[in-house]
Amino acid sequence: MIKNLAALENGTVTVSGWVDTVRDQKKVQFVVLRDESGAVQLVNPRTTDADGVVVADEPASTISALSQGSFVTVTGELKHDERVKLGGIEIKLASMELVTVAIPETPIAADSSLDKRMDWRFLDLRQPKQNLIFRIQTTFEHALRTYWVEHDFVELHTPKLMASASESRAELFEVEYFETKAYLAQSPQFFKQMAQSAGFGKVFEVGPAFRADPSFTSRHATEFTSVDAEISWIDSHEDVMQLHEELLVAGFAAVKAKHGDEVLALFGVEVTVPSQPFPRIPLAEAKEIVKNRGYEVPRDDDDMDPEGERQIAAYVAETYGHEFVFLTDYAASIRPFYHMRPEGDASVTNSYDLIFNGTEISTGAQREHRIDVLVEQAREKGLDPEELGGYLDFFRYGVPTHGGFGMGLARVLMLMLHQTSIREVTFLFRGPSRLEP
Ligand code: AMO
Repeated sequence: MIKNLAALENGTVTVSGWVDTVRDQKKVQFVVLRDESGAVQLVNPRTTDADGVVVADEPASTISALSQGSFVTVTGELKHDERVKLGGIEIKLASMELVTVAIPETPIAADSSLDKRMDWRFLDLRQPKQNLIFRIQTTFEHALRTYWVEHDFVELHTPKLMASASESRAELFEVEYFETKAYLAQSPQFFKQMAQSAGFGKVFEVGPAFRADPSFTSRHATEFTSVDAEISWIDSHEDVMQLHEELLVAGFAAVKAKHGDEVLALFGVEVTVPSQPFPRIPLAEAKEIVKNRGYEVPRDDDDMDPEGERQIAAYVAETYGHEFVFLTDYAASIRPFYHMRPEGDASVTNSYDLIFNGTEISTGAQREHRIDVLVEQAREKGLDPEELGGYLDFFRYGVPTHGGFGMGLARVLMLMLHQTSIREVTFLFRGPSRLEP
């Protein structure tokens, strides 16, 4: 790997990579070679004959014909030289093998539209900045997984083909399934709750979720990676929020430790490990705060709209110096039937949304575990308990109190790296008009 060269002593090395730029001068040729780890300068002083005329020898001829993006393997003498701007090292070429030739006309450039870049995602991803995103994602996920394993969680792989909806019926993908219909899972919600009834105690899943959401916003995809956790024996959603915080602290600390310098260099962003506890504000209070700042969430909206989220985040940043805020106690009218409602107030739920840098990244809640209340809440939402058949059975044979959350992985990365769209941080984005590549 190119990044390992800097640690080697002067001597013969062999390295492979993509041709980034070629400066084919009369007396000397320079090539910048790149791989996923970095870039290095190759130099090839040209041979001249007795009359001082340049000789068309190797690797000079191969270099002269190189197109950007071609993949080569080179051997040469590594030399440390502080004067070389690119990393203070240079390789004086002895030989070059052209492994694969790239078509000279690259279909995308630095100023291409996001859509065009997505058409040519594999080329787009060759940029070190793009590459870093997915190494950060790996580190983040690994840190979460380490936390889960150390805290005795069980990993689930729940089915993505389902017989019924798992969230709102409105955003459901229906697929033909032999003689019948199936639906793509919108969330592992029912199965992670089933695991509580099965006695697993604490579970997690990182997997695909599907939403037939026709919107073209910067934060919606029709397929996304959902990070889910569910735990038993909780007293309230407060326990879920504490778990959520600890996971994010672990994830952000790992990213900062491993990639903090690169993120600052390539994205100009300082990764901040959030302090605990994250601020918590009941939704009704948050709306008042936002109103006092001059923005009124539409009256008929029980939810917080995107501008409201930005406003409350600005308030939290100013007041608490925090990038995260839990908005709690959402109205029952906009929450699913399975959210528990506090004793004596059926109008709200033991639930929260987690806002990071002004955008929702997560929804969590304590679940209703009492079958009679659950059935009643389902009916109230216009759901036929018959349709929920198997799900309701989880609650008929003894189930602990429990709760959990679902978090969009791409949203976390987008906001962590101050990107404007989840398309930038999704390996292969899926939206209403994108099924390829
Ligand atoms: P919810 O529907 O709020 O809750 O989804 C949880 C989180 O998933 C992400 N998300 C999306 N990301 C990209 N594109 C989408 N179309 C999309 N939809 C949702 C968001 C969101 O906050 N079962 C509950 C979670 C739970 O209570 O455990 C659920 O799915 O980051």
